[in-house]
Amino acid sequence: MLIKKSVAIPSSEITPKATYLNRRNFLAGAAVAGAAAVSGIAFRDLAEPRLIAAANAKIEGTQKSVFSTTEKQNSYKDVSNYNNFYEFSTDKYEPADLAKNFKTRPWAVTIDGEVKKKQVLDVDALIKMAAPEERVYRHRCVEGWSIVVPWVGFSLSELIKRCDPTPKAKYVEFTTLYDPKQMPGQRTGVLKWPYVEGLRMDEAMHPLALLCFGMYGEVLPNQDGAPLRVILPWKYGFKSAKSIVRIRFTTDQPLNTWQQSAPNEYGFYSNVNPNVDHPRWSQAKERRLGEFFKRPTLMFNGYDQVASLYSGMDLKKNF
Ligand SMILES: Nc1nc2c(c(=O)[nH]1)N[C@H]1C(S)=C(S)[C@@H](COP(=O)(O)O)O[C@H]1N2
Ligand SMILES: [Mo]
Repeated sequence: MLIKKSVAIPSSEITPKATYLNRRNFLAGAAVAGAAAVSGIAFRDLAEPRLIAAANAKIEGTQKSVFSTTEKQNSYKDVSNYNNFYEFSTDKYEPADLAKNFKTRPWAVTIDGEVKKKQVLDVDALIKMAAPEERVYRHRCVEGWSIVVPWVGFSLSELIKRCDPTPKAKYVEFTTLYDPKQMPGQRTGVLKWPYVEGLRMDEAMHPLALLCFGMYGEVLPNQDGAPLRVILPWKYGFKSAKSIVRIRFTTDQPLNTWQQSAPNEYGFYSNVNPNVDHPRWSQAKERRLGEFFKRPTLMFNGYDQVASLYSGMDLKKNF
């Protein structure tokens, strides 16, 4: 039932690591009970009303990360059923179901722009470039909710180093798949598609910036941005683009989708900042999913180690 695939090392500069992905096919409907039996996942969990009937492939050999918080983690059910993913729906509960047949293989990621090694990488080769780590991060949505998730991935810097950006590369831009046939939200004009996000190069190179392909020890569910996304734990959630097909290195600051949509509300930096309110609501507090009382929001979402990236900048102006 669990098939081990050996690592295919795409090129000489990529460090071979004992990285295996156990693959299992997407299981649905009647197969769920059987899947629960063989995988050891409690049937009760799989049978929850809103939980989609998926037992995802396990990611083996993850290392623990020093960047992980020891705070209580949210449940898999929370994280896979309460999603912001406008390509599928503006409703938080709908992406889980609407994304269930989303095709994440084969999946090509184009690396281009100001970079010496322009290439199109198969996502399975890309995610084997470095050893997977489990990073338990706080994740704060600009709308005021937060979650704690054990993501799986490796530092974005691992990929960037291997792409060899030119000296002109000052920013990195991420583009989400554009496929209105598969993504019903893209048949609406709620945002300008495809979804684009960006980081300054030093932000992208910060070890906290995670190239993410899994959570809770398994490959990402589609609604959480499979097969590949970024996680920037010190920034509001919308910076963490999902289902990425292109990583482009640029000289000019990318125009991210939310800034384009409402420039007075969403800036380029979007660092979590309790002292800078959204024009329509306060950012001083947040509600952790599953909790009743709000808790104070921390500067940089508590990731103080990024503060030096912004020294000398007016964070009210550069929101
Ligand atoms: N392509 C794309 N990426 C996206 C979004 C989106 O709508 N489209 N939503 C963002 C927002 S606002 C948040 S809070 C996080 C939510 O990630 P999660 O559903 O895995 O918690 O994804 C971000 N990435
Ligand atoms: Mo968000």
